[in-house]
Amino acid sequence: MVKFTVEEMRRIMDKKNNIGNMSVAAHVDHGKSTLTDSLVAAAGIIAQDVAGDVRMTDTRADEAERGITIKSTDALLGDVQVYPEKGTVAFSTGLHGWAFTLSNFAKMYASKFGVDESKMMERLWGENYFDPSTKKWTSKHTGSATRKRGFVQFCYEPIKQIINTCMNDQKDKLLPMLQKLGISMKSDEKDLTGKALMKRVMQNWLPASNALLEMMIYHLPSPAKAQKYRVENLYEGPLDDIYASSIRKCDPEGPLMLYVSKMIPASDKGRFYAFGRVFSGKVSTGVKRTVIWMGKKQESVEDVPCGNTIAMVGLDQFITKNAILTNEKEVDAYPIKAMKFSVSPVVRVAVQCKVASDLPKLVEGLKRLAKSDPMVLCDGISLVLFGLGLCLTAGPVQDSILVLV
Ligand SMILES: Nc1nc2c(ncn2[C@@H]2O[C@H](COP(=O)(O)OP(=O)(O)OP(=O)(O)O)[C@@H](O)[C@H]2O)c(=O)[nH]1
Ligand SMILES: [Mg+2]
Repeated sequence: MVKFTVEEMRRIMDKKNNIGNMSVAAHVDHGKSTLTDSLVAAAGIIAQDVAGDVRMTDTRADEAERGITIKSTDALLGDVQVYPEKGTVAFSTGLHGWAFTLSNFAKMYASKFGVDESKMMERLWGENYFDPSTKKWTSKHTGSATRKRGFVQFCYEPIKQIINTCMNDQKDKLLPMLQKLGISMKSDEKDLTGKALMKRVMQNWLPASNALLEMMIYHLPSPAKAQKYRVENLYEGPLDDIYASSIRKCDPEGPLMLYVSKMIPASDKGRFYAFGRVFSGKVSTGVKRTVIWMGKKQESVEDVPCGNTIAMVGLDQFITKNAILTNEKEVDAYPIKAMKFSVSPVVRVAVQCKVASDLPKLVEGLKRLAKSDPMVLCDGISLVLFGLGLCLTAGPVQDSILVLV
């Protein structure tokens, strides 16, 4: 059951200080879609017990069949340095749907060691050892040769112990351990055995969605915060005009500034949603329909304020790939800078019409492909060179395709 209504979604879109627009970025086939399932399940869009198997964001039939994502679903927004001891790294198995940040364990141990949570987090990473004889932390490996780093002793080993106890079906030992950790299990869950038991116990103890949401809530800057410093990279015009000021303030009452980053094929054949983000002002349903994406479904909304992503129906004939939208009267607005991609195509596929008279259809199809992906290029000159043969070059590393027509 989806845990929120469209009206609730729309209401929270006004809270520009609480919005977190996030991307999932990783090498091809490294578990992005699987991990994303945990968040989709936490929102109630898919059931918890199938998260990781569904790969809900793989919406296309070819993606589901091949088990790879062909289209990316977002873009990557700053400082890329991360620190486990500050809670900006989560350790996870996306496939089993569990994850933790050091703050999970720091919360558990802070009172035991009589320190605050942030101090405890520092001790749980790097060269920090607990000496049980003196009950003191040291940064040197002293005493017993078997002494382990804080992370190993206080995070890794308890997890390993729980996993081993589940895998060996030692329920008499497991249930008191779970009780001590405050992990509740429904009665049918207690009947599980082996891997299924381990998966459920770990999901109940350290749900991946909690770790991810915690990182987003505490560490991901909201549009209200990020647009203050991002404006200079976002806007091509003078940084003191009304458009720059409104982007900087993420002002819903300011002029509309909307960047369309991609065209997403709609279920009606040949049509596209224009997907983008509102950086200033509000976009509202007028001639065109504005929709928000809720899992696989699109829901119409009256308007969407800045700080949020949006899709629009009915603009596809005017937009090829990217666009900057503003109101008709904002004639002096400069564009938002186009996204840059540093991609080298690595896969090349040659396609050819079986029936020469189908060439216009193929060209039309390629134009649609080019429209739906910011990376696709259609080169008219090559059409002359290749004659009926068309060459597709794909760079799966970046979920992108270059087409030479
Ligand atoms: N062992 C292990 N396998 C995983 C984990 N997460 C995902 N997988 C498996 O890795 C494979 C790829 O997972 P996907 O979620 O499709 O990866 P992706 O990054 O979305 O792939 P593309 O979108 O195609 O780039 C699948 O077979 C998953 O079951 C994990 O945490 N551990
Ligand atoms: Mg994927």
